[in-house]
Amino acid sequence: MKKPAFRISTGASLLSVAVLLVSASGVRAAPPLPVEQLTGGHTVKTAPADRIYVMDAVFFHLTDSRLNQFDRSTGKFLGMIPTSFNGHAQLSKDGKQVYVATTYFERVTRGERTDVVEVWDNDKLSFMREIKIPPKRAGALNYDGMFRQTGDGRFVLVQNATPAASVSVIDMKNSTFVDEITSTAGCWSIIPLPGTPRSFSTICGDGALLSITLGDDGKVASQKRSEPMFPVKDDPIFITPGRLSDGLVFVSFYGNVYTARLQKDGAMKFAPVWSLLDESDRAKRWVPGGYNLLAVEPRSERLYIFMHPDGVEGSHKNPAAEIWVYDLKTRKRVARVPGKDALSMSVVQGKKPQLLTIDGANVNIYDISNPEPKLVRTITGAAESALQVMGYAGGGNG
Ligand code: PNZ
Repeated sequence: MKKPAFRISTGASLLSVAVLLVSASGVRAAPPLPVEQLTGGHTVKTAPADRIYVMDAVFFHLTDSRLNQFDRSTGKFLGMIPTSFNGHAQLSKDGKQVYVATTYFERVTRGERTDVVEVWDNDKLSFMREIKIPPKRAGALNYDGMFRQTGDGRFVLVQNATPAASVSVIDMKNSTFVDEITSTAGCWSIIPLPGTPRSFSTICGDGALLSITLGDDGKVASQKRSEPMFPVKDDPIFITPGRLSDGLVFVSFYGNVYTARLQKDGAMKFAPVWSLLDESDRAKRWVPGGYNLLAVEPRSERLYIFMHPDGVEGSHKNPAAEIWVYDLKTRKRVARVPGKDALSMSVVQGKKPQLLTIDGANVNIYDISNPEPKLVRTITGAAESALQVMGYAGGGNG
């Protein structure tokens, strides 16, 4: 028997070994194939808007988080961006770049801490540059409000917690850290205000919204604190907002809906509070639950929210038994569909709006052109343990 030569020259791939083995068994050897060319990153041909982005915290080994990307119409895995320790990610307004907020410790799990905002090329999935920020970013799960950007995309905003709460402002045009806003002490989560280039709100410990407008230099130009919007002890709200074209919708642990509309003078006007629940819902103790647990499709003004029955104190992060849909104009429930144990969602705007949900691992994609969400695709194993799934809607993902 002719023995194959197992000496592998530099650059030979495993494939060559396979070819040699085949020839050893007497089958005619295939012509040698070219060794894979490394190009310094993938080239993803699917347009940014046609992808789904899954921020995988890989909760059981958080030092290794990554942003997984999938083709929205086939569910095919396209590639990933490494986001290091408990990374947070968002797209630039034009979708061409991915911004990552993350933390590096000198020795991975110890040593000097460096926090950065990184810019990644969203087509090559390759690193472009980084901006050092104060090593104070919140060690939080991937709630949307931990890492946002202004409506015009000029400034990126990072929620800090030392545990004193502050907000870092990063200028993405000049690639510089601008400022740490400390007037947000006692307030939590960054909510860019719809229809504004440079304003965001944050939810304060007394139930008020603090709204801040940045100037061209990224520094605080003005700020306004509202009257308390909700009674903090009696009816705490989820920090996840639904975004209207001119305002925000919040829901409390007990299923009450708080609507804040932004006035021309920058003030917030609160609509009367209403409840998602009717008497029979209350009898079965239906309550909202999850992480990024609700979303509004602003064109239809429909609210999507994860709900579960038999709610108790502490069940506010339970998975969804159902997704309930409300028409915010009539304040009526217009649909309810199985929740598939989802924990987070987001809405992708556009001509054919979609609802994306994730249960930690699996993504469900729903067509939401009609009041009742229609499941169109499931991507199984989209993450190890992820609490954030995103699309891209031409900069509308504030
Ligand atoms: C998941 C990750 C972390 C936590 C809950 C759920 N409470 C932390 N998950 O499903 O990926």
